[in-house]
Amino acid sequence: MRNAEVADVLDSLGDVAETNGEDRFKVIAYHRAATSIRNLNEDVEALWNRKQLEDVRYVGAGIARKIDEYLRTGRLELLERMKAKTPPGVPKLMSVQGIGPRTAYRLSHDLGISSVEDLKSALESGRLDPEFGPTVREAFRMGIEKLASFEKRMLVPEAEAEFQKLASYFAALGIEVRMAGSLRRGKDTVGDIDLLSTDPRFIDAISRCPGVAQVLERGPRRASVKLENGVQVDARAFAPEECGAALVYFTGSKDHNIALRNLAIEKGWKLNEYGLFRKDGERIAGESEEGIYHELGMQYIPPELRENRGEVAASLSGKLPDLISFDDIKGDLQMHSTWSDGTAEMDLMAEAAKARGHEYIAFTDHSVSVRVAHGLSEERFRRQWKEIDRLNEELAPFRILKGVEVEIKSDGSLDFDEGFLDEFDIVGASLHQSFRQSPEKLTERALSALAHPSVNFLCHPTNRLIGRREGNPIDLSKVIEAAKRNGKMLEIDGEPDRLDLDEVWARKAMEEGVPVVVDSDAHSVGGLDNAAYGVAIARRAWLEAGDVANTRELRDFLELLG
Ligand code: DGT
Ligand code: CA
Ligand code: CA
Ligand code: ZN
Repeated sequence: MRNAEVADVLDSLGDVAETNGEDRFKVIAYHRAATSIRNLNEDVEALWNRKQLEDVRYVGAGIARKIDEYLRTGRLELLERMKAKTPPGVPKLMSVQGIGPRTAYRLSHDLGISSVEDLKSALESGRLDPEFGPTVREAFRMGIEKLASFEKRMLVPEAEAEFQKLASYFAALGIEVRMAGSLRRGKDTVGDIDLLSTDPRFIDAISRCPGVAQVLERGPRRASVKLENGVQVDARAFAPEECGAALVYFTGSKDHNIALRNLAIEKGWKLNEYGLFRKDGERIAGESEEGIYHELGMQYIPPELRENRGEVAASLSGKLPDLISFDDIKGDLQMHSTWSDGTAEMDLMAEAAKARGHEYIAFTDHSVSVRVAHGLSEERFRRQWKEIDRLNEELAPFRILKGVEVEIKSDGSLDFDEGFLDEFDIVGASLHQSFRQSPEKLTERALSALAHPSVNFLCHPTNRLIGRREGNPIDLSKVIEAAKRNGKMLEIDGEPDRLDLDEVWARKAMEEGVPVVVDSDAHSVGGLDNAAYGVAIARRAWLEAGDVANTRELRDFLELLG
């Protein structure tokens, strides 16, 4: 069936006609005919063969002639001609929310504005004041501002939520979709969402999905749309026998794809998004990802490892790591309660952690000098411990450890003296304050905390906040070295805007034999789920369960703490 393809051509014709300032009724007529062909139950090509195109609703003699031309020649002269005439910059201007084809045409053709930057400076200089009223100008300004903020990458939970919304929309239509791209690879930030399906209705359905603000690109087997919230979604449709090859290709990363393609070339084969083929075009694999890797002589590579960081060689020699999974996690060692800056009482947090399958947790409320987070004094901690003792009796064998996220002060000393720190079950050290010191000084502070006998691990080592604050410029090689020397652990903080250590440094820690702890850093019951984001980073860092300290049973873990 080529219905969607023909409908796409007519829609494009409507769009360029509009941007070229064509008659409004013509524009509407093209789009109407497109929709009606898209929804046909019959094959448009069959109707064309029987010369019955004009029986289709909204298809008159003029449009029937255009369809005929397209089906005969594969192109439409008028469309090509009008595309060539479209003033430059129109598509870019249309990416600004509130600017449709007509306004874009007027801005570009009449006012010589051919980019978003042009529009911005025209607004600033007052050049548009005689042309548009204040409300419209304000809408342009807001649109530009929004566009700029849209270009930022998403945090994982946002991308996941978008994916879930889309997946349930398609599920309601009975269309099965698969996630690809960086979201499937578990990357710490996501640029856009990539979806695949083998359902022939897929491309049509995404263009009509609620929340779609703009169809950026559309062809018979692909569409890119922008949602009202600025998120871009790339959709591709494939035949079932291509599905595995398409998944490999669109899961990426690009570098991984290139490495695989070179392997295929070495064997005299060809690998692309449609399959793995012999020179003569015969299909070797393509239906499943496993099949592709298998035929290339490789172990299946989990998406998180597909970054061309050694996974191809490791898989060829059967030496891929047996990656940690969320179920391996037995305890969560950083979380906050209402005693400091958490929003939930300890009993609620503990129950929720238990319900998530944890065998033990540690409350690591902040220490006294972190005033913004209501850091606790020694006396307040002692009161908290009484409550922890009571809860432990109630919840046994589940165990709550008495912990602290102790502040590393600007001179490298800790908030409490050693005597008191030793009374905690577990001590994480953090560097939140005075982070404008020199890199040397910051590194020194981290090193002195790691040399402190009471400290068990360094929390979120760089203290980065993704999209808001770069991490501290500390020397992480030295930090890892110090952790190794002193027998300390380093944290992967699972908060989606931290994910700190990142995958590169977590891997380095593992290679040096430094145990990692993967924590939620929850400040609420829902925050406990953050541990899963931490696990994704651990997987991207090639960590196995044995590399992560809190996969141990409580007894073994306590032994590790010493
Ligand atoms: P993102 O969206 O920036 O977080 O990162 P990705 O990895 O999702 O990248 P995206 O959405 O541009 O493309 C999805 C995948 O498609 C990408 O991971 C690999 C594949 N891909 C895209 N462009 C190319 C290309 O030029 N060559 C190859 N080999 N693969 C590509
Ligand atoms: Ca993507
Ligand atoms: Ca994409
Ligand atoms: Zn912290």
